[in-house]
Amino acid sequence: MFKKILIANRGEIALRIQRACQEMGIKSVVVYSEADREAKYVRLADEAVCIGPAPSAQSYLNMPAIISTAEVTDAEAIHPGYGFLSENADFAERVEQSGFTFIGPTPESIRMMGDKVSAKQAMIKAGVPCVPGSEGVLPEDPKEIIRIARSVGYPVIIKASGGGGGRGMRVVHTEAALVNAVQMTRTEAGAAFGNPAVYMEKFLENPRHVEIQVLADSFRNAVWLGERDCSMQRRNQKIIEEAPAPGIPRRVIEKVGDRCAAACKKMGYRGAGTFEFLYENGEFYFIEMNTRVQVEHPVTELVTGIDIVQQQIRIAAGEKLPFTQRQIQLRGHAIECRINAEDPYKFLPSPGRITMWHPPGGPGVRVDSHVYTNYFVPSNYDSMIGKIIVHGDTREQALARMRMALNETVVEGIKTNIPLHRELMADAKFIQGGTSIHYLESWLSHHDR
Ligand code: MV4
Repeated sequence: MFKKILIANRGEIALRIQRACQEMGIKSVVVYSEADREAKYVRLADEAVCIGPAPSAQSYLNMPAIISTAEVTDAEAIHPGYGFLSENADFAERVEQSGFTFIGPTPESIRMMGDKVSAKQAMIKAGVPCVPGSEGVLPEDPKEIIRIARSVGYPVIIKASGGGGGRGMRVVHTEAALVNAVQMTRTEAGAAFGNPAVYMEKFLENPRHVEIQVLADSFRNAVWLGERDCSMQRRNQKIIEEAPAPGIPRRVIEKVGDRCAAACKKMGYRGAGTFEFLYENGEFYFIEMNTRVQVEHPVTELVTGIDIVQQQIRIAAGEKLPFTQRQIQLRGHAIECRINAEDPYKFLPSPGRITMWHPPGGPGVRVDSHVYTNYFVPSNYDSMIGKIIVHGDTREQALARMRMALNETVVEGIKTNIPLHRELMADAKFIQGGTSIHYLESWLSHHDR
């Protein structure tokens, strides 16, 4: 096992990774920006090195600064967390070329999944169900594009191969708008991602976003750890996640989960990963794969009892998965609310000093947060200041625990989205379960504040 790991991230995930290291007897090195000098995990780290000013481009995205910090501190491995450099194949490659272990998949896997067309082709080959659409990149010939759209059927969605996470997409409802939309998406994709390649899919009008967590080791062992429903989102920012996904028959999920694990084995995938699906009318359709630990990983940890971050570290150190698929049991129900420093209805960021922080507690309540009373929320980064995650025997119990947890929480000095979460936990449709990816935006448009 590693003796020392460098954490190339900030905020709650830096603290989460540090806790995993501590539990395993591994020393942690953190890199931080000038804006994060006062952070809790910086003080708790065995070593902390300031790598630059507040803007991410000069600190958390500064590859030479991070790699040379690993060199001077004798760290053996680098954990990238989520965001920042976590899905940058060039970074993973440079980490390995510098003699360190990248805690994550191989650069080849990251690169393959970063290109959405090659990811989808790999999934089709591995038997993972995908959204019907173009076979690969759209050709130049407008006649060919029109022919493909006719066979897929309108509405279609044009997506940038270099995009993902909702960037570089355009919905097309009619043949009259098609060729122009393809051209515009190509131009934008070339400018935004340096890759003008686009592909086409049938546009699913009212799906849910359900994802499958996987873990795979370096010996072609792979398991799936159940699913998460992440449909409660606004502008591609998830705010509530839960496991299991309400109302989906177990046999349907087991079939797709087994396909995901089989795909990992076939591709030689290593590390933690998430297969993102759209779920509509009883069917799963693959859209993208994430090659990092995700913000919402705790809901899976609570229903499986498996520490995903520890497993990432063990896999990177060359250990075999300590369980088989049969040994993985899902127990109860977990819900996560992301707490953001923002206006709960206008969604404007609300950085500044937290004059009072009182986190919730009690049975089945977990808080992953790096903040404390007198902590200053910098304006340079994502507005998420923590996550409240609850577990119960049933969804009803988890909901009751989340309502209590949200009521107990005190955050003063900045605005947070806790009032929105409290309303959603009392919303009849959410309580019923199974709302689509459009539910929150529609709810907000009918609930003027
Ligand atoms: C889609 C879709 C409907 N049909 N693909 C947006 C994020 C990116 N991961 C893929 N996205 C979508 N792809 C087809 N064929 C609708 C979305 C989508 C979405 C997906 C998941 C979560 C939130 C979303 C919000 C808007 C659109």
